[in-house]
Amino acid sequence: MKPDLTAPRASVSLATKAALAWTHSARFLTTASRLDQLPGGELPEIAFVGRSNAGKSTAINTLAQQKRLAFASRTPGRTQHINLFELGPKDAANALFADLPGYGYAAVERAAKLRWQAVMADYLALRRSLHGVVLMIDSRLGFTDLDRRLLQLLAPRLANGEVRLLAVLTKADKLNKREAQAALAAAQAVLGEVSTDQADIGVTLFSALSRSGLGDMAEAVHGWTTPAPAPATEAAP
Ligand SMILES: Nc1nc2c(ncn2[C@@H]2O[C@H](COP(=O)(O)OP(=O)(O)OP(=O)(O)O)[C@@H](O)[C@H]2O)c(=O)[nH]1
Ligand SMILES: [Mg+2]
Repeated sequence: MKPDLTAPRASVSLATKAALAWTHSARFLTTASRLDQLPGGELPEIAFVGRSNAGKSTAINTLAQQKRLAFASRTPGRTQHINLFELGPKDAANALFADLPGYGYAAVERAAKLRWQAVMADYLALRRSLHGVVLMIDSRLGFTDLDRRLLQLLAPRLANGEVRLLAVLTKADKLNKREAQAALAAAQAVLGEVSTDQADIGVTLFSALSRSGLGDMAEAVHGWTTPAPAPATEAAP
């Protein structure tokens, strides 16, 4: 029998469900204001980075399905430390999320700004357990100079496949369909500049309000830390 292509697809796939169940397990681990305060360990770490106010903390809360796991705020520059969250079974954590301080907030004193840029640069270049980066971009603003600088910092580790990247265009609920498509195309063009054969780079629209893009984001980060299942042996029709 031919498959019925008109049948509605299940709204949430099994892979999405498994990924969301995993992100739901996120719990606070520790906070650090310097790199040498971060735990050593081998657990794969996924960093959430982006301009201040881009929606990093909100996205982590949405993934975790917890209102105030990562503090989210109307006041830009709120996250001043690296906050780490643990994921997976309680007695056998299998990954970490790192909520990094946002950059580009104008009112931060210059010295503090430079200090944080240095911490950020070191983190992205040197953190050995860094497995993937979720780069949050306000979909209405697109990539700014600082976002492009961050991409350049990351480019060597993207190029050799050591670190994966997902650009998340946040606050998609504020765009109409045409604007959303334009934001996506613009982001793809920027990402194309750092893309190589070995690089694992994706992009998705996301809204914490409507939860659109949530499944895609969860699946991407889950896939980074979970070995792919063996390929299906079923013969193609
Ligand atoms: N409409 C809308 N607002 C959002 C969305 N995500 C975040 N916001 C709002 O944007 C503001 C900033 O969000 P945060 O999650 O605190 O941003 P952040 O990137 O963690 O900011 P810093 O900690 O300063 O780096 C808050 O007022 C959020 O409610 C979204 O998907 N849609
Ligand atoms: Mg924050």
